[in-house]
Amino acid sequence: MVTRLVLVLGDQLSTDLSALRAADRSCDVVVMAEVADEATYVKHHKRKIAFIFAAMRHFATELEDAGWTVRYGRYPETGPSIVGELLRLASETDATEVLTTECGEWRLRSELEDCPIPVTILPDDRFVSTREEFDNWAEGRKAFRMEYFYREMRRKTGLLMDGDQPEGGKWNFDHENRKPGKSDLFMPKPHQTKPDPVTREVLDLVAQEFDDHPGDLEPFWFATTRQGAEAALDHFVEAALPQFGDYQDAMLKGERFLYHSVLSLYINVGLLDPLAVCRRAEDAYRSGHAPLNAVEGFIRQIIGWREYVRRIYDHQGPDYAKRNALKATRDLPGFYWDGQTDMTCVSEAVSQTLEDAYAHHIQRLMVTGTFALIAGIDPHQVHEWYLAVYADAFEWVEVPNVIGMSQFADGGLLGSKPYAASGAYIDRMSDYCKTCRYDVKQKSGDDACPFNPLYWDFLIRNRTSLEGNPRLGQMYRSWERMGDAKKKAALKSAASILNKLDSSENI
Ligand code: FAD
Ligand code: DLZ
Ligand code: SF4
Repeated sequence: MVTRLVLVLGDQLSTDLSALRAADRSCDVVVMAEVADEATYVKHHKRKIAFIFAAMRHFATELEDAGWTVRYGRYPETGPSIVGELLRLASETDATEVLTTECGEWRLRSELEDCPIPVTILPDDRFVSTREEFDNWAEGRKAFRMEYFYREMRRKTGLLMDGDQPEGGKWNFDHENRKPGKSDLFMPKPHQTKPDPVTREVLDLVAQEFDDHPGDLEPFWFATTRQGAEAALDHFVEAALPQFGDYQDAMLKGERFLYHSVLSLYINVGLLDPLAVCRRAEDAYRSGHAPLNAVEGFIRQIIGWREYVRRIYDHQGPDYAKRNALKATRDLPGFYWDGQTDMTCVSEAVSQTLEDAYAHHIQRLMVTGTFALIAGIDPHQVHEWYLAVYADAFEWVEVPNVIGMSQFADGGLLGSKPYAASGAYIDRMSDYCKTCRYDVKQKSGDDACPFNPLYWDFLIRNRTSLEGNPRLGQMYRSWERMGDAKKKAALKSAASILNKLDSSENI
């Protein structure tokens, strides 16, 4: 029998991975490797590296227990690259062929395609949709909208369907999901796992080898095994799902998780299956444990947004990450790396990100994302920041969310309007403004919330690109109605903030 190498990457930790299904455990050799290139091509958060290495080590044991031969390379004994490891092991085992599942990043895809030994790349079918389905759906459309794609996914999976109609008569219950947070609510914390000896060993390794990477390593509470991830899912369904919908967009100081699931990292590395997660949520609705607005909202994030961004990433190709439709060139402010800003909202979102490698969707979109957008930060730098700091960040999911949804750098392919906003949105959805050094009600001047003047400056700066957008017409009309003195004051305040950013002064 000819031996093949079966490459399993750090975000392919699923026992039913297409490459494993196609391989023969009696003669093929599974290759897994902790390598410098993957751990350092952006400066990943320490906790993200620890999570991935520990989950990889546990998965290798799971495969060995199931009868596979696994050659596992531990950092720093490995060479720098995945392809280098494949070549080394090919010469040791006499393997002449590699089998793998398509990876979630163009960079690594092209390295594998250029590998001197033949690599068979199988589709990653851990998604509900296929590439071909999306391509057919996308053909002839100028812009893509998630909502219509999502309906196709509901029909395909049968999730929350009543025959051929959506459960409850509507596809989307989002209008019920916009309650601001109240600090007297009971907020369940996500499931916390105590590191076992395997994870502990990885934590020591990361502390020693990746000390110059951002973020706190401890306390480390992520699960690193399939059973641990399943316990986190059980806990979410039991304790948080019923209120997931109501408070999905809320933000509260010191409450970093609210009713969010904190499951993306487990789903993205393959410890949880996205469809199985959705079926669990649907069962919670059918058994009366969770209301429809919560369950529909949760399922939409997974078979809607998650599927949609994966397909946009594949459909748009490697250049999507480089797009910069609004030609934004400012450097990412230093406070994205240390949280040292007087803006309470940004400081809260960044600090918790550095602590936990986690922030929930509205913090990512409407705080750090909106600030970068209206301050005109180079989207590529914004993209590299998001890719580095979140435990769930892999290019296929991060790039469409950042370049498309958050920074409008794709010119409106993914979303119909930029997520630009003044401080009023954050004030409505959070309690951050109450303790902020800035005044959210002031539109200009030294004490004005920076989001207020920057919002107008953004619209004026990008007038040529954005004025024709029907969803922004109202805002341009409001600007025209504003008195000259107010306009001048807002633009002057914005210029002063931008000057401070350019000279690395704190704001
Ligand atoms: P919940 O709020 O509990 O949502 C449930 C699940 O839905 C998530 O676990 C996730 O699997 C899925 N989901 C929700 N929204 C999205 C979305 N927009 N795209 C894809 N899946 C989604 N998500 C990542 O997984 N990796 C990223 O690198 C990433 N970067 C982002 C960057 C920006 C600027 C924005 C605005 C969003 C980003 N997201 C990313 C999407 C979303 O913010 C996270 O999936 C979510 O915050 C993860 O936390 P959770 O598991 O508690 O999610
Ligand atoms: C993110 C990551 C890190 C930090 N380290 C490794 C690693 O050492 N070995 C590995 O196989 N995968 C790692 N990964 C995940 C890969 O970067 C990921 O598979 C690609 O980006 C494709 O999504
Ligand atoms: Fe953020 Fe402005 Fe509110 Fe301060 S006042 S927390 S900067 S929105």
